Amino acid sequence: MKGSGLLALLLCLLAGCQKPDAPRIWRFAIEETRGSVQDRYAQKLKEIIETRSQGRIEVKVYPYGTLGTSDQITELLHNGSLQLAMASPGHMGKLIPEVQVLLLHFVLSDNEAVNRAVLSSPRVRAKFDSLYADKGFHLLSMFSEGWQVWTTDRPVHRPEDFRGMKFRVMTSPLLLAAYDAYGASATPLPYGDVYSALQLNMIDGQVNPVFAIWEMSFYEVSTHMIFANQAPFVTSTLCNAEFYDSLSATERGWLDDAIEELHPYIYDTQVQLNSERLAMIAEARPQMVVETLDSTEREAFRRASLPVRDLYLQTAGPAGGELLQILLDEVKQQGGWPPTIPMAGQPVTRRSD
Ligand code: 6CS
Repeated sequence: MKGSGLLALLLCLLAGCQKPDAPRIWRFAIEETRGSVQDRYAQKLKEIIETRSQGRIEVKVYPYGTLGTSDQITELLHNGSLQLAMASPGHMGKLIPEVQVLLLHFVLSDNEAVNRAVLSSPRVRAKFDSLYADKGFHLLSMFSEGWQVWTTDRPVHRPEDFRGMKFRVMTSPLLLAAYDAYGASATPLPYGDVYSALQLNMIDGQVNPVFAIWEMSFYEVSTHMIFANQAPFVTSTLCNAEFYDSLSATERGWLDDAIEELHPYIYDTQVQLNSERLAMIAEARPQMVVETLDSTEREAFRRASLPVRDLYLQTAGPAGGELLQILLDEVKQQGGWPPTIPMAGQPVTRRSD
């Protein structure tokens, strides 16, 4: 990509300008704006690394918009212009089709605690580790940023309600199929283009966690928020594999320990941010209809989503099939199937009732 080539050059020049006694810089790009879940993660990592290294390492955080789209950030990480980056499977499907397993609906549980255990299970992690390693990345962490919530300009209770809806998704190809299966006309767009597309009625809806619906102001240009608990928004923290291999044992220890410590921190943070911002949306836009699908409605969506698994298997091949089976087994083992209850902080009753 031309844009990311220029950015890479700029970052190289900046690196070359460092004084000999200056701290070493670890550049960390995130896919979200300041104050987001990813920003909280990056700022905490910065704090831990800079403290442990006593200032010998500086972590520079680049929020969304400063270095381009998610796809461009991934490219910069790949070519070593960045050392660390957030890379959501929602944007990684073209590069690593197998990771799109995390985009399939109703594969993970509707119970946040179960998904947390599943995503950190050694079997699951080993598979993802090798998928990312094959592409020159070292996987540091994977975590949920909260439920993917539909914001639309109409009520949605059944898959048919999506019929004809122009619906924005991230750039991974499987997401198109996921919403086309419900009858929507899915369209991929970069994150930064979604607000204006909603405002100009180029799209009728989109999907994102509550914290993002608040900070990107999507609630201003939507009339309905629908919790179907079809999938959490999972992201991954990656570093450039060569960079990781080049770290001294001490530095690697700082990084690995920081990632370990961040795990409980980020789960608590995302639950808190999503719940606080749901209240903020309700206050800022009292006419917003907030709905949670009941189990019968969810089951209709689950059934409609099943053919997308076949498409996933076709595109992700045997490694993808194995990964899907491992996830389904882990969810069962952790007690996440059959479905249970809405997660804490979600509206349980319909506001429109
Ligand atoms: O919808 C998106 O494109 C973005 N949403 C979130 C919550 N994080 C990053 C991603 O690029």
